[in-house]
Amino acid sequence: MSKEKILVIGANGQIGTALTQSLRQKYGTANVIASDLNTPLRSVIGIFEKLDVLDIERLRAIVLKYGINQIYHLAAILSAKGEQNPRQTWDVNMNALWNVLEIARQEHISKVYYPSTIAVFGPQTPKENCPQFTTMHPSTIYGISKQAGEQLCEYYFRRFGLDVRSLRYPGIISHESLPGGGTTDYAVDIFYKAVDGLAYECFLSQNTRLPMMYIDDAIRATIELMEAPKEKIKNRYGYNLQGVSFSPTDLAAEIQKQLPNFSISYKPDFRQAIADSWVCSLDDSAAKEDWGWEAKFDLARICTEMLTNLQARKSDRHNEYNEMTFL
Ligand code: NAD
Ligand code: AKB
Repeated sequence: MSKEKILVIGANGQIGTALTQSLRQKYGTANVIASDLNTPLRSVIGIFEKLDVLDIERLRAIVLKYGINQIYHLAAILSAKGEQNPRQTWDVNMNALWNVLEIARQEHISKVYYPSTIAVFGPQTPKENCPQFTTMHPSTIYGISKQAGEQLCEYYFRRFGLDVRSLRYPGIISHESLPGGGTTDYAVDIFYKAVDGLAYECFLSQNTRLPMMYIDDAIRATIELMEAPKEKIKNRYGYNLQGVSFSPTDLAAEIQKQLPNFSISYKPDFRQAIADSWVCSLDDSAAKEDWGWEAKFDLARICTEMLTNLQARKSDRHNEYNEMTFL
């Protein structure tokens, strides 16, 4: 019987949907409480609580009600959406984190997970094999808030001994849950078009190479980091995480190996400047050395997984896709 009682905040999102499922398989459905602003679109077995994490007393009430001892705090506004309302993005990304860390400190939560991102890097950062510790200077409000969030997590660890752990995710590619307004969303959208036999117009230019990762790798990394013995966690900012780096052209070529009639065109919009400010690949040797991280999905395997799964779910995924919030 698991002793863990886990709260996932932002559980309806692209990562939260998959992470909640995996945590429930591992720790038992009743031990993982999902929460988000609204009830999930698809009904899922397990406890769900409505929570605006900006409401600190509601957060405390949920923590006390279930005897929560671990929090995975995923709620955030991502890079592209963030530029549409910088003030709100700062409020959600920073004040929510502050609430989570404060409740964790006050209510003696044993572990907190905070997802960071490649958006913490900026135009002055080395583009290839980006080091763990380097010049950052992010240029989006999302990146600025996430970098400040990393600092706040490290502060809570150093000042209060809170066991808070973090990863810098690349762009995440998934088929079960949809992305929520990022710059890397094209690498999911493209598969929906390809499977439906449609051409894809990409909002990034053809050679924009970015770090990406398949959802299974991202979820495994998250759980491995959270389960690693405390003495192995030597970095309380975010660990760099490298999966696979590719451009829209590389991705289209890989899809064409399986769907030769698929075609892509390019019409870069404001997201191009965001992508240009990010790095192309990361040095994740610290994650490998400290807690044994290793990516498993290369580009070919990601394409096969995405195309096969989206084909198989063609009828039910159409409803979701129509509700999708690609910008
Ligand atoms: P998402 O946009 O798909 O989901 C975020 C969820 O948070 C949504 O369901 C939303 O309703 C919820 N939320 C927003 N404001 C809230 C609030 N005030 N209270 C409670 N819930 C709220 O995001 P995602 O892609 O699942 O990302 C999860 C985390 O991972 C984020 O912190 C993001 O910065 C980070 N991340 C994601 C990626 C990626 O490619 N998906 C890459 C790097 C980092
Ligand atoms: C985004 O594009 O904003 C996210 C991220 C890399 O953090 N996918």
